[in-house]
Amino acid sequence: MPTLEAEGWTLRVGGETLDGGVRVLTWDDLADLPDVEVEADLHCVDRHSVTGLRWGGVRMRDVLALAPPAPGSEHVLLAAVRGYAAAVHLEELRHPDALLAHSVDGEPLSPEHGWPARVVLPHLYGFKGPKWVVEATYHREPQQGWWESHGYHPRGRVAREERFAHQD
Ligand SMILES: Nc1nc2c(c(=O)[nH]1)N[C@H]1C(S)=C(S)[C@@H](COP(=O)(O)O)O[C@H]1N2
Ligand SMILES: [Mo]
Repeated sequence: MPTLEAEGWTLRVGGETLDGGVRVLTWDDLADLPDVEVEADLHCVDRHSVTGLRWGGVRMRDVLALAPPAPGSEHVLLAAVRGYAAAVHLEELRHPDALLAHSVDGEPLSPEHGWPARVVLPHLYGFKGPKWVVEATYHREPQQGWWESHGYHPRGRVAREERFAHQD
């Protein structure tokens, strides 16, 4: 299990950005963004769920607005330390409940659950939200993270039970 410090943590936003550059964001850079709470369930694609979690953090859409994508770059690979990655559509990150979370149920995330930052996408299966997230990369073409490369769904919307790629 990674044990990271908030100090020194950064989120690197790169790939097909609007200005072609890379932004390296610290929690200090995000301090001016509205801090919100979202109540949500966590549904693992392997069919276990945790209900009624209260996540705290900033909205992913506000974070990404600091380093917007180039037009036509609608795929995002979210990467954590140690190689974990998840592929999501940009639209999912613009959902108002999509968070870069730092707390759950009023307490800072524990190391096990992703401190100091994890992506929370309540409407998607759990594998789409990396704990210990450190990078977001924009792409023009769909990407594959760990689960996607093992046959899991490119979109992963819970309401549509998008579990496996072969469903489409
Ligand atoms: N970095 C990283 N993030 C991850 C995972 C992982 O193995 N590594 N597992 C994912 C999966 S499949 C789920 S269901 C949730 C589980 O979150 P939890 O450990 O807080 O219950 O984290 C997701 N984020
Ligand atoms: Mo999962």
